[in-house]
Amino acid sequence: MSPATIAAIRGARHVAVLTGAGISAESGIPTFRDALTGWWARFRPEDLATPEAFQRDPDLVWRWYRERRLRLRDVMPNPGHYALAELARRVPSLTLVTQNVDGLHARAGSADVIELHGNLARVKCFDQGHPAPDFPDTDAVPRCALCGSPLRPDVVWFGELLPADALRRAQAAAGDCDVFLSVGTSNLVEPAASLPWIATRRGVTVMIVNPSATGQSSGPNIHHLAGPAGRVLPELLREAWPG
Ligand code: BJW
Repeated sequence: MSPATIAAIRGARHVAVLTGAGISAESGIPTFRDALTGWWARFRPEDLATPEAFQRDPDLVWRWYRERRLRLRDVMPNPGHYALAELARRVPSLTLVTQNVDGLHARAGSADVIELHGNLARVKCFDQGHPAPDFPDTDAVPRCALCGSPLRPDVVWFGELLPADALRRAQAAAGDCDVFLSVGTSNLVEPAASLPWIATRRGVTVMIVNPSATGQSSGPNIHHLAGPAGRVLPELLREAWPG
């Protein structure tokens, strides 16, 4: 790891972190777009992650999310998640923003995680957005106890607005940080993909943790820390704070 990278993280006042599916890959959760292993290798996003797909075939979409929700019971946070929780204790201020819906950051001990795309564990109704904390976990789509509309996962699908407060806080962090850490995201899906740009335009240090350089930007203040997050993030901590 370069001395400039180490110096930047050690001297940071406010670190903003954006994570994507890649940080949970080493926990055994498939990413969205990696060939062969990704969810999209089995299904096209427009078949599953849109309101139109749900209206067309609610049982199919419900089952896909149910399978993913059940699988979460068998997975654990990995050293990448734990390293970010530890980093928050090392720097004066850290804002953790995630596109993931798996809840693994919170399980690793990160507090106040900003979830841009919702959370797989939560369910709400399709028509009114009524929360359904005690939904029956059936194979066929259950109905809202209040209005009878079908229940759906409380996640953000294509064409839907992100939770306004979460997005505002994420953009504010990108506009205020002095180090921006982008971990395990292909940077394809807006508006999350624009967050690193807010930081880059301000000339602050941007670190990209990803085994692949595909789709990632380069520039004088962009440091690519190539490798899996579960190895690179603990290494970054060890080198910045030896012992
Ligand atoms: C590792 C690793 C390891 C592997 N360690 N790394 C502007 C221009 C064009 C289009 C738009 C635009 N603004 C909005 C849009 C439309 C759309 C969009 O962005 N489309 C693009 C595809 C072009 N955006 C939206 O619709 C958003 N809403 C919105 O903007 O509302 C206003 C609006 C609407 C319409 C028009 C204009 C404005 C909503 C987006 C919601 C995204 N939802 C999903 C599903 C969530 C629920 C679920 O989980 O099922 O969110 S899609 C999916 O992609 C999921 C993810 O959070 C998201 C991002 O994926 P991510 O995390 O980057 O994963 P991958 O698989 O892509 O990448 C993994 C990476 O990890 C890779 O780089 C690997 O190399 C790496 N990796 N192993 C570290 N061990």
